[in-house]
Amino acid sequence: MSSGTHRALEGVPPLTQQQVDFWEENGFIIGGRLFDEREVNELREHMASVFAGTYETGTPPVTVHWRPGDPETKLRVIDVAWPSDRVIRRAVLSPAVGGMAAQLTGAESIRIFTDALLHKPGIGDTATPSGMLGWHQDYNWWRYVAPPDLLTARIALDHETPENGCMQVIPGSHRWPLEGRAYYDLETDFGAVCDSQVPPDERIAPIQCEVEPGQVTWHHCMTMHASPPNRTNRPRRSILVRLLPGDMRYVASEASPGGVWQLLKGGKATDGDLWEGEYFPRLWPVPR
Ligand SMILES: O=C(O)CCC(=O)C(=O)O
Repeated sequence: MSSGTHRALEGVPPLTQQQVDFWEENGFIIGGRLFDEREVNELREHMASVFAGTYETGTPPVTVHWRPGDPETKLRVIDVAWPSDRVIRRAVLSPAVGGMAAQLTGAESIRIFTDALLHKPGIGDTATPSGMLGWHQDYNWWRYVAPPDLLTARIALDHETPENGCMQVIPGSHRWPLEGRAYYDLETDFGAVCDSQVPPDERIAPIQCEVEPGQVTWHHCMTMHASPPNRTNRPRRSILVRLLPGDMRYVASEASPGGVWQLLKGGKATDGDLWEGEYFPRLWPVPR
């Protein structure tokens, strides 16, 4: 890590060297509690408003995958919600999140890539599972950003346990090649992922990321992760903050024509562009 990054981290609760070493080795960390009970309650309320279609700033989110009236058992996701709500914006663009991302990546600066509101409904013992996220590497969808050094901070707004489908990660999988296949069925394909990547005598058990409300987990964009259905009768809510080092560039290809970058740049991104602009504010160093 550069000394510049160390200097800039003043004022942010630092991760320990042990956490940074763990990150480098495993491609994820279960971080500490960054948001207290009052902040978590406020975030839950504001997330509910955005899902209900009420946008505090008057700006709608960029992609809405669930609207009132859609099935209650469907996974609720809204992408790029921070421009719509001041409380969500404050959490997503917080200096603590940016500073920690700088510490983990060693980058001089950190920008927001996208955020997502995630509400995984409790489906109890419904026979047909829904609301799960099968095994995947996020970079599969982000290949137009280079190099593959993005990372995600997940702000938990509920207790997350195996019962309500907490995230699972395969430690060390950030060093695996990109699978090229978007989703694996959680129940049937987990073995297949390991079979294709890891010799039988080195099989790795997934880690269950159990956390409390307000706690933040981090995962690398190449880390294989998933979350099963929420088998309780209560929702499991979280905010995903996807971040990138400020020196990352746009690299379009036929396989990966530009996704959210082109969308948020009004179709004007060209190869080699630095990732910047009104939808990608810098979190770190904190803008003055
Ligand atoms: O929050 C979860 O359970 C999964 C998050 C996830 O799949 C992601 O960040 O890509």
